[in-house]
Amino acid sequence: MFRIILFALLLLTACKNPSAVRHKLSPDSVPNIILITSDQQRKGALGVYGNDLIHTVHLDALAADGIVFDRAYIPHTTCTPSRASILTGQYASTHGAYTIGTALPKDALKVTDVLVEHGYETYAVGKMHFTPVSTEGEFESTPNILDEAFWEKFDGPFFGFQHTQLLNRHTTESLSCREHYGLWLKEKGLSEADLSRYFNDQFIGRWELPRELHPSVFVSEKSCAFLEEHQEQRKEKPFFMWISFQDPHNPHVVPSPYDTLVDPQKVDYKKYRPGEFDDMPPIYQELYDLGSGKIHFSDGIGVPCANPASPDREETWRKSIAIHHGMVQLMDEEIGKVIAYLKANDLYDNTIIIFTTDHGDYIGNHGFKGKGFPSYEEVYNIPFLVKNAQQVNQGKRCSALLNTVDISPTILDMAGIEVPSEMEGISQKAVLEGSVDQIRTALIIENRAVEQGFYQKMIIRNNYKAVYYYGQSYGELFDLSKDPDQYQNLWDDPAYGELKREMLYQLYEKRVIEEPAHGTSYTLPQLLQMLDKQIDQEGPVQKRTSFS
Ligand SMILES: [Ca+2]
Repeated sequence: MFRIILFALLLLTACKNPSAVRHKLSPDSVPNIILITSDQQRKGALGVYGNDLIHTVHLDALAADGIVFDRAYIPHTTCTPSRASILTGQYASTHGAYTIGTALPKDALKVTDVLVEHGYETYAVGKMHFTPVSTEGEFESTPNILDEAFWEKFDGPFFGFQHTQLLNRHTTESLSCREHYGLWLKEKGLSEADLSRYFNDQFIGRWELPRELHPSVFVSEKSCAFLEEHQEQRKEKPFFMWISFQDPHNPHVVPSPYDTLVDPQKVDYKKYRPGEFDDMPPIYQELYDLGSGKIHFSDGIGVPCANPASPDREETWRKSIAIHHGMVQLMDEEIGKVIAYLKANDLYDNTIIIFTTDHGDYIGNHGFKGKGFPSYEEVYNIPFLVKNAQQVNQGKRCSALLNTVDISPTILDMAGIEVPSEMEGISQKAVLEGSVDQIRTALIIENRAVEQGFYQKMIIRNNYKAVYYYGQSYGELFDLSKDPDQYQNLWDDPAYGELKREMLYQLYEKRVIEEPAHGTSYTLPQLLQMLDKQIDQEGPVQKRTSFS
């Protein structure tokens, strides 16, 4: 009955707005949508991307039922802006949460609100991080996260999610055992003394927390509980659920046996090569030599999230990467429980399932750890799997460019809902259905590290990556097909001058679909000035209040 009403409402909407008529929707075809994300996961830490050190059988099976993207990227290098872009379908320069420690405005455009308007029920489970977690007085910071009475009552709304089970931060961090996860741990019998013992900021190694109390178990258990609640109470409605794991973000700590599953000598560790920053912008060497805490920009806090990782500590980075893999293995097993629930309850076939992450991790590669401004592929090129609800193109490998800012428009398009014109991402529906090989000719990545003074934008087109820096004549240009690890900066190579000019023009014009205009008369210095001016006119940005 509800679906008939929904269909009627959609028809009415279509009548009011002629452009919506093209989205003809059969009421039986309204799909459920599940978005599963990990936090800070390397693309290579998954079987389907060629990794045989762990056995991610559930995500590999999902990939076999769906489409694997080899060239998916993120719209921003850090957590909050990247997640906000997934939710809004907008770049950070539009939604305003431009770096970590800022908040997505409550009145921002959100895919959840659009889905609710069209009859969906919306659920959020796990780590969302749309607001700062270290700024006293914020929703997901102290003192609110310590207020158990509040979390016992709170179920939403939260950024358009009608139902929530939340946690925040990472593994052993002392405040990561709060919000709904903290209540769950107490229900399982843990005392405050137990919490202090397990959530002790341990940096690396075996976590003595029992596996059954791990945050990834909380996330899968609460996801299944919401699915069950939905089936019992709201079965006539389609649902959207964002299932968000906090692993494999550091601290790299995991219960036995996941800490020793992988031999550290076999992991992908790209040791810093002396001199590798000689042809890179000077900030690479500064970060490597000084650390982010000593590079001060306008806000005095420093470069968000990127830090040096001395090659002298190779054993530590290898062990961290090995445990990163173990954390993904544990998460995959928990994802398997959710997928088993969907299959057992006849929900799997009509549910679009997307798996991705918010960004990757260097973990020692190139002499860095974390994410941040270094432009290497370990952070930007991410895992991205989609099982659509039509069961077409199963097992397909896809080389089309995709940016996670495309997730919201794609979800709406696949649900037959008109994509708001304010969304800047592009629906990848035609790629998923196989009617075209690619939609994007380019994609853009923004990194405004601080409110004023450091701003980096990248453009990726075919196999080339160009990196522009606000107010600077230097930059980066790489041919990823010949140099995937970015050891040879072609920015000053005259043979690539015309390509660089075209890509910067494309970046300035935000031309990510049409073929770029050739033969424009702008010189390179003019284009750099135009990009600087564009940034000067950008805004508004949200206040940065903390470092996480
Ligand atoms: Ca993150």
